[in-house]
Amino acid sequence: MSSDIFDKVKNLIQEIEASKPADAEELEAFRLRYLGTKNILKPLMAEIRNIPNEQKKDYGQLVNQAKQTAEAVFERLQTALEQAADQAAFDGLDLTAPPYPQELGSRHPVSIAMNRIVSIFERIGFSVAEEREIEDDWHNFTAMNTPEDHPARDMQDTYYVKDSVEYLLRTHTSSVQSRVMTSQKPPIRIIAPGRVYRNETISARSHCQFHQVEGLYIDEGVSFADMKQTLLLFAQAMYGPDVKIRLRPSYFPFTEPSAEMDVYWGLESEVDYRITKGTGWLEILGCGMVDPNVLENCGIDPEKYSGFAFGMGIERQAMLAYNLPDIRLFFENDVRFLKQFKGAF
Ligand code: 2U9
Repeated sequence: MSSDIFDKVKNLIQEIEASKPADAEELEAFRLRYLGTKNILKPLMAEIRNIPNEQKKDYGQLVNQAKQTAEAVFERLQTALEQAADQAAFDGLDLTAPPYPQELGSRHPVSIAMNRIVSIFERIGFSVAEEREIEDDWHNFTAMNTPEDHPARDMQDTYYVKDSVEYLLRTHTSSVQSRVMTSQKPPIRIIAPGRVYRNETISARSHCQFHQVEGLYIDEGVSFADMKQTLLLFAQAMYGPDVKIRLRPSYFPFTEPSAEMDVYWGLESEVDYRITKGTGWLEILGCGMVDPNVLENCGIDPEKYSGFAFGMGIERQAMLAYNLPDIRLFFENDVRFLKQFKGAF
């Protein structure tokens, strides 16, 4: 009888060693059978009472060996199954697939407004001109008919390059146009978008850097009526076909006569008299006929040619379009702000 039961345990050890569970379910069945609370080794261990004394030690060791074998085999099988599952998951991976979700960037609201303004003028034959941001005094001020003692030239208003009286950060993109005028012959029909700098105290309404779009059209016989029609077309494309405009007399050193253009905004959005100051009219750009002095400074005969020019601040246009209260938002690079313009034109 005792050799029978010894054989039974030995067979069990062989059976344990030969086990090959194919999946997690079969492995669990293995665990329950040999290592669970009701495993089949338990009753075999209890049998030790019936083993003759001189064989008890050998028997106990044999049953223990069966238990240790079961534990070792279980661990080996579990690791093997896990590795197989990892491998299967890896085999199913397309390592060339793009990560998902793909975070798309968004255009800066100033770029959106600038692109929109530029594309309106491109449609009517203006081409884009770009130039340096560090300019010389002549192209930024002198060519533009700004007198030596004009307050805009003051260090309080303009950033000069260190220790220089000649080089400065351009205060308007007119410097682009003075460069084009000195190097090209009319007809000239250009639009100059870009960043400009002014030594201003930073507040909700003004900043030391901002962006402008300026336009210039020079040819024989260009009139104030041509300017008005061009700017009306721009206002219709930008603010809708029913927009109303008005031109008010103004003054700039580089244009004569000069004007400011308003669009009718209405009073509906006027909660605190800040947008149109209660008039319903909103100033959106400055303009005028190019001063003959500017043409002459740049080598263009004012007797033969005339032209109009205009300029607008882009941040202002974007603040109106998106109803934004503070110009500083544009320059803080806060993604929570910037992300809101996703998908816009
Ligand atoms: C040349 C001759 C004339 C460009 C012009 C304005 C009027 C104007 C302001 C709008 C808001 C600047 O950004 S802002 O502060 N600009 O009002 N700009 S006429 O006149 C030119 C340009 C080039 C050769």
